[in-house]
Amino acid sequence: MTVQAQNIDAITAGAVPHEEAELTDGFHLVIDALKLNGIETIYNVPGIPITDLGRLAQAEGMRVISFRHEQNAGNAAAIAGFLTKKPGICLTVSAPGFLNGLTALANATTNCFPMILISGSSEREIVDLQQGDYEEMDQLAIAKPLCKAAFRVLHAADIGIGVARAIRAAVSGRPGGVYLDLPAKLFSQVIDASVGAKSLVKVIDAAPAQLPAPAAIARALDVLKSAERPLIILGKGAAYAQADEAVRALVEESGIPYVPMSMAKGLLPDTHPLSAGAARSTALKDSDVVLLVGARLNWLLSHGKGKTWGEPGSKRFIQIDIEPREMDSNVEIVAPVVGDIGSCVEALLDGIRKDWKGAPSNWLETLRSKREANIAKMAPKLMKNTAPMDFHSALGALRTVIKERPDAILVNEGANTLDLARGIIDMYQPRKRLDVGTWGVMGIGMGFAVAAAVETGKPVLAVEGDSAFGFSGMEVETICRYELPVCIVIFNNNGIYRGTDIDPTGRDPGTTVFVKDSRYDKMMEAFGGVGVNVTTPDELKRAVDAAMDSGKPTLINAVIDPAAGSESGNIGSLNPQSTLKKKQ
Ligand code: ADP
Ligand code: TZD
Ligand code: MG
Repeated sequence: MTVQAQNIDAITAGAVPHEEAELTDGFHLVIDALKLNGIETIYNVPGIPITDLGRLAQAEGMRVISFRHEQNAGNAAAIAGFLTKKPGICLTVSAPGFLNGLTALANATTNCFPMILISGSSEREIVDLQQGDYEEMDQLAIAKPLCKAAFRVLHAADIGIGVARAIRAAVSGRPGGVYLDLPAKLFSQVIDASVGAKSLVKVIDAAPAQLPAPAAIARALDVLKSAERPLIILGKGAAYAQADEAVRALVEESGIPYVPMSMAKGLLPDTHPLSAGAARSTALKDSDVVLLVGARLNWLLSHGKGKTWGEPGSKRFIQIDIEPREMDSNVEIVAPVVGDIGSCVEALLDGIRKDWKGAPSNWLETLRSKREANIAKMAPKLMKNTAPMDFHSALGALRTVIKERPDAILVNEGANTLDLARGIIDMYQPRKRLDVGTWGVMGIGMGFAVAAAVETGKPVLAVEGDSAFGFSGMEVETICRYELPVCIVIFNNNGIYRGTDIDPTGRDPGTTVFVKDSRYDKMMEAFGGVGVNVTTPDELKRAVDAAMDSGKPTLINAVIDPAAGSESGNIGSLNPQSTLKKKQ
């Protein structure tokens, strides 16, 4: 841990130690600061100037998972933050490595996931004079608009404070991404070990409970009690909050039906009698009072207006959120409840337990019958066992896998592969569905899969469009290297949305298609994992079961009809199309 003074040639800035004193340096102080705050894992891509930081962290007992690309390490850190409520740490080199990690940092901030991107950086004196240092870049300035907070530490004695500030910024209030800039010189700065130890900060109560005001709760209860067709919408903030029992009690004791957003699926099982997930359109359109719990009225909820929400003026919104400025972001919130979800839901429950008449039965019956009709309509499509598979028949098989293995974690990205899986695969436990989130970003797949396996030790099923997988596919090597229990299923329809596009000039492949009949399973075999090619739902189910039973890294190439998908999956309406296309 510490080094003797006589072994140190140059003693740099900071408290200049006595010759015989025990010493520590920037490397060790960063590691000690993280460990002191219960951070055990770093998602990393090594190189100048942080190679030794990763190495030493591993030697000091931290788990250091090295990736092939920083974006995937960053996505891993972000989802580790979502799963654990502790900031996930991504460690990168300067300029290009930092930039590669930045997409993940921005995505984490957008999704309210706590993470800290720690990047090494070049010498300030040279960077600021733009004299062309190795990997020169003013990283702090570039990171600032893309994250919740950004800090730089120049002196070893400030590392403790720097790490503490980063942790607090990431997890308190609305969680998000934080950037921590550590210039190369910092790491080898040597200071007296006892001074160093005293400079570390253990962050007490990093995300303090934020109690709602009693008046806000009373107002919300009044609105809720006056509802004839109440609805609860659970968002990923509710999943993040880990107030699972309270959320469940709120739904069950109020008897109010709920719709889960994608990553809130499983907070209550999707098969719960009060789930209106399969009657989503009716629930949104016909409800009169909507209680949002950790869900924003962004594009995913049509901004709270338009035909999704029925007649103008037919809706009153109550919103629980830790971020006061979220209120009225899109439409008027008649009862804002600002606080952490656990405290807010408990407070509402107290009120409901005192005086509550239940949800009107005709409303429940409307939703129940709609839900059953939709489920019945879908059922035959999920049962076909023919080749080539379409999305429904392949997902029918995976739906059964998750039903039989409810503690597995489902990672999901793509277009059709995403939208249809979200509707078809029921989830049974909280925080088991991890997907493209608020941005609908491709490339989260392998980073999320690695972190899900590392953080939870549970089996992971990653259901990936063939395009989506390509954004992070090289990390199959990482999955094999760490022998993680990850089973990747590629829905291989030869392209983006469909595999049937052509170049009208006949010169090149169409812009959305890939090599036909490719065999992604061979990629896994290249690194010692198991590769399987399947063409029917039965084969798919058997292959996934085998992978999950063995825990071996597996990639299943699932051959899907290239004509089966639709443009942009469920969000074709957001994809502008030219009306002036030349007739072919
Ligand atoms: P979804 O995409 O599932 O609809 P969003 O990401 O839009 O969910 O919304 C999540 C919301 O949850 C954010 O507005 C965020 O501020 C809020 N949030 C996150 N954690 C908490 C918490 N512990 N307590 C209250 N609100 C939270
Ligand atoms: N780049 C990034 C970072 N995010 C994106 N969302 C896109 C590009 C655009 N995009 C989508 O929105 S979905 C998608 C892309 C490229 C891939 C869809 O193809 P797929 O899924 O093979 O993954 P399906 O099943 O063929 O529809
Ligand atoms: Mg595809």
